[in-house]
Formats: sequence, structure tokens, C-alpha cells
Amino acid sequence: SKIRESILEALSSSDNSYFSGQELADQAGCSRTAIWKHIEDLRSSGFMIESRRKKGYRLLGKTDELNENNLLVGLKTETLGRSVLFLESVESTQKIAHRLAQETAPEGTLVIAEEQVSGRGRMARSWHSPKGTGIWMSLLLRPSLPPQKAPQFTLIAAVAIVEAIKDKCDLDVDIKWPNDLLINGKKVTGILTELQADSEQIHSLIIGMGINVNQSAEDFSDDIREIATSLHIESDKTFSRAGIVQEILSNLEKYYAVYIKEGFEPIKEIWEKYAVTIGRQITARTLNKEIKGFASGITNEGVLKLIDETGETHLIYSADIE
Ligand code: BTX
Repeated sequence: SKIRESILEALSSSDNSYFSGQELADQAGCSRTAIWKHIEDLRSSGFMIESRRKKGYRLLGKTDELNENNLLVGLKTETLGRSVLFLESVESTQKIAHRLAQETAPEGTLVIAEEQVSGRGRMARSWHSPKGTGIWMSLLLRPSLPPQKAPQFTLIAAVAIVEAIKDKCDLDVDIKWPNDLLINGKKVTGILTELQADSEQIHSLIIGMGINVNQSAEDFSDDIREIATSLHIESDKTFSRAGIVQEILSNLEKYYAVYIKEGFEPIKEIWEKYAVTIGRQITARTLNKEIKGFASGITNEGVLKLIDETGETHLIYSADIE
């Protein structure tokens, strides 16, 4: 809200000085009681704000800092994220993860950055990754599987992220096949699974996850403002990114183990619960054609099944869906 922003702007405008409730109220154009209420809300969303009698309020810090420590303290996984590389600013975490994969980085290595200056999506599209507001990370896995299985990992990651957002932010997220997560029809997350493989076997699999967390609408560039959203925009709360990352890694570790043991089917069932693409009339745009039809489900491999008006079933491996 405007009041929150005004308070935060004032409190962060100078290091170490106090602002009285009255000063904050004047600046925000509201009552002192409203200020007090908003300060409480800010605290519950992770801002450490000190209040002293006769002095006022002072911002001590934000728990939403991302660093290796914050990511490791409280991490519940055995392997995923145990080796973490945190960077301030990178071109793309995917690029770095690819390089580490060629070296001897262990399974579960996580590359995460405050900012990406050329974050990427599928098919050479770009992914807007402004500083300090979102989760921009790439996870390295080394499953012994043939390369055709790689797309399933996008769906596994989708389920892990949806459930993490549900738990940590109490928000319902829909999956749009294959790699978008939406809230109220707008994109909150994109997933990009890439691999290094030969024709028989995956050497490394890199799952890139971009999650809009604390952005306000103004933080999005004009070209995506209409289609993008953030967890903050949808809930009016500010979230600890480290907490969300940890939850995603726990979920991913759990589902990865299920997948290795029992295959894709159990994951598919959960995925379908969250998918909006299924059971609808859609248009799938692939690289070389456009097919309209009814999305009847996904196969046990994670491939989309589309029935066109003649009743013919098409298997869609990769496409943009409308
Ligand atoms: P995609 O190709 O499905 O989506 C890319 C499209 O999404 C863009 O063309 C644009 O319209 C829109 N878009 C761009 N940035 C955002 C944003 N922040 N929020 C919502 N919509 C946006 C999706 O590709 C896969 C994205 C993966 C991003 C992660 S971040 C960590 C890792 N590093 C990296 O370079 N990519 C991955």
C-alpha cells in the first residue's frame, strides 16, 4: 500500500536515525494509529523495526537478505542446495550452473543471484530479473536418465514451487503447461530446464527458476506489466526469499526421490491438480505450426495431449499455450 511504501521510504532514507510516528504520519498523510498498524504489518513481513519511546521508529534491517548463510541456516534438505553459490549480479545463473556442471560440481549445487542482467527464458526470450526482489536460481541435478526425460523435471519443479508458495505465502498458484506458474492469470514464475547430455544419457540437468517475489507493479517494465505479477502484488505482503527457496528445495528433494523410485506417475497426479491447461480448449503454438483443440491431459512422460476437432490426438512436446 501507499502508506507502507511511504513508511519504508522514510525509514530507509537515512541510516540509524529515528522517525517519530507523527513525522511518518504527516509524510504518509494518515493517522498515527494507521502508522502503528502498518509498522506491525511490516514487522510480520520480515522488516526489523525498532521502536523507542520519545524517539520513534528506526529500521534495523530486513530479514529478506539473501546470502549463503541465510540460505543454509534452516535448510532441511540433504543434498539440494547444500552447495550454494550466491552472487550479487550475473548475466544468467543458468550460464554459471552450466559451467559448474562441466566441472565437478556435485548434484544439488545451487546458483542464486540478487540480479540477472541477461536472464533468459525459452527460445532466446529474456527473463526480467531486477535486483533484490525476486528469486533467480539454477539447480544442478545429475540423474542417470535418458535425455527424453528432461522435460519432466520442469513439471516436478512446478509442483515443488506451487506447494512452497502455498505454504509460505498462502497463495494459490496455477500451472500452465509446460513451464509457467500463474496467479489470477498472470505469470509469477517461469521455469527453464536445460541439459548437457549425449544421445543416451543426461550428464547434467539445470533447472532454472525465476520467481517474482517482492516486486510492485512499477518494478515491471512496460512490456510485461500487464502479464506479470509477484507474490507481493497478490498478497500485499513482503516475503523472505530465503524461506521460499528453502521450502522449494525441500519439496524438490522429496519429489525427486519419489520420481526416481516410482517414476513420473505419482507426480503427474499432483501436477494435474494444479494445472489450468487441462480440460480446456486451447491453442498450442509450436515452432512450425499452430494446433487448436481440447487439452485432455498429459502422458506419463509429461507430454501434452491435444484432441483437435477431427478427433485426432496430437502429442505436444513443447509449445506456447493460449
Ligand atoms: P518463457 O520463455 O516461458 O517466458 C519468457 C517470457 O515471459 C518473456 O518473453 C516475457 O514475456 C515474460 N517475462 C519476462 N520476464 C518476466 C518476469 N520476471 N515475470 C513474468 N513474466 C516475464 C520462462 O521462459 C523461463 C524463465 C526462467 C528464468 C530463470 S531465472 C534463473 C534462471 N536463469 C536464467 O537466465 N533463466 C532462469
